Amino acid sequence: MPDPHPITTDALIVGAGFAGMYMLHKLRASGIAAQVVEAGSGVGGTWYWNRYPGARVDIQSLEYSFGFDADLENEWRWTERYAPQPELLRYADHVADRFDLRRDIAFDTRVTAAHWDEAAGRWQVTTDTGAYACRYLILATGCLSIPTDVTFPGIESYAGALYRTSRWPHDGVDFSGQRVGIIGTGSSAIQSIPIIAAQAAQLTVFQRTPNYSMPAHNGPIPDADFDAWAQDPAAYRAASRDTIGGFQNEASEALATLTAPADIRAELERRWAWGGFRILGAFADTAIDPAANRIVHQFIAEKIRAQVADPAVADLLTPKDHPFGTKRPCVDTGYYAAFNRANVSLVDLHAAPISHFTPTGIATTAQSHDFDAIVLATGFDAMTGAIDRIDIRGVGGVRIKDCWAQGPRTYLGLMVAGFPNMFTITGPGSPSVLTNMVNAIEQHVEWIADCLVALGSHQQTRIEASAEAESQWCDHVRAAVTPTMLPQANSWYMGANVPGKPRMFMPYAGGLNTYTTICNQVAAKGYEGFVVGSGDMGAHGARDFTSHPPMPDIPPSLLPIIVERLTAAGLMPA
Ligand code: NA7
Repeated sequence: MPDPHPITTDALIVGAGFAGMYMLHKLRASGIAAQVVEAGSGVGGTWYWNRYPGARVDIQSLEYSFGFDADLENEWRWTERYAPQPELLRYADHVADRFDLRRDIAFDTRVTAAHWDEAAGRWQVTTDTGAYACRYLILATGCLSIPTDVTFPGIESYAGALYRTSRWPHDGVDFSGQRVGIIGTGSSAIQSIPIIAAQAAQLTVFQRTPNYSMPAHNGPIPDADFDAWAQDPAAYRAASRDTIGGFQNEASEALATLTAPADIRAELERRWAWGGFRILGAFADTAIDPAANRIVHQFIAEKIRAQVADPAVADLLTPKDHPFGTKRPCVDTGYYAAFNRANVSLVDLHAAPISHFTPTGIATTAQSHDFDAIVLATGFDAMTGAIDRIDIRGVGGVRIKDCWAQGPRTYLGLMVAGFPNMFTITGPGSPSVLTNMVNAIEQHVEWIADCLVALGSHQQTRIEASAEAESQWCDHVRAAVTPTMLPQANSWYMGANVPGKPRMFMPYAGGLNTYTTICNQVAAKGYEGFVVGSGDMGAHGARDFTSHPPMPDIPPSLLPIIVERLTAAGLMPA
């Protein structure tokens, strides 16, 4: 029974992370009344929740920050190349204060349901504190905001302290003198392990799959980068956005397989010394050609061996089951060196999986381990988790969960057919997690705001993705990733870390630059592929993405591989 007295607003934004904050600011500036609801007690999203020791961004802060307001940009100074979580949270708070956002944010409020009311042309939204009615529903719910439901037999019997990296206590945790176990070796674990190791009496790392990690070489922002930014911040931002990954990476068009070994070594060493994700841009064939990928893999394996004193431990820490870059690589500060400490040990869960928790710790099939504290760094129900957990029903009461039973379907990662006036910021089918999230967020927020303004100026109040455009976009998303090796890993990109979740590569791998061009073209053609109200905003209809998936920045020598893989997948005529 809907609440007879809901709070009404033009747009309801779910989430007050970077996406929700900028969406609110942008809509206000566009004269559209908006309200945000946020489950946490403060702004910042990812940076509000993930307070584990060592948490920091893995894209340089000069680029992982808002570029939409020149004054904001000029008044904020990052203290390090890769800002730590407390500084990122201070930045989010600063943005909220500077633009007076809090007055339109309801904190400690979780959306539980959103039902489209066709007769009223509104979303009826239920939260755990009250109800809202809005014309537009904008999901700024984050791609990595809902932890997986990972559990282990007997976990409830464990009497020690149990922590999740993604729900870390706000007062911090002091592990001094404690025996600590940590499950997982993804980014969260890789960042926290060196810090916990330095504090705890003993740290035992339970590893199922080793990851690739590159050194951050964190410190002051390099002069060259700072100067490049300071000279013309707007141009610097524009250059970041005009890349596949949404950050400057010196992306090369050279092919590893056609480069002399000495030149490969020099290039990889140079990028390794620079740090972070720069190595991803070293060669254009790494994500596509297994031979090229192997070259980078061997270089990183050698670097792991050079950092870890015990060759057996180094071997265990070296990825073997997935090509480089097919799971999101990690950026660390002292991760591999932590295993040289006398108080750190590694448990290989491939050799002996966890069988259960005991009242005093963790039992693998080989051995029992006692701990004062256990940390779960076990990851997220990525990209769809936060949307799935809301009872969203569109036209005719159809549930989004049912529409997405075989995997998420969207048009441009922005809208879903059958769910009018509902937008997803960095939704599945958009570049999102494959890119610098802040640039991806700014692009989506600006596109959505422009769309709502265009609707208003054409006296329209309803927009919906056509089923045909959605279908074509899904094919295009598949075509963009098919030539690459990205689907080969059991990654959260594939939904593979959640039992029962459909296996499908969820983000759009065609690059933020290409994607932005497509979105702009769609808008310029009167929101092509969207069905708009009773009239139209220019030409509209379905778009044909399938015949020529745009693939810029690809050296011609790679085209035969790409064509072969697309043809084999039935995505290109033979
Ligand atoms: P990730 O990258 O998903 O890592 C989760 C880790 O936890 C990973 O090593 C998993 O091993 C491990 N895991 C998950 N479930 C289990 C069970 N049941 N038993 C043992 N080990 C398990 O999450 P993060 O939070 O580290 O990082 C997420 C993103 O945030 C990251 O990519 C950055 O973009 C920022 P698996 O690999 O599944 O074998």
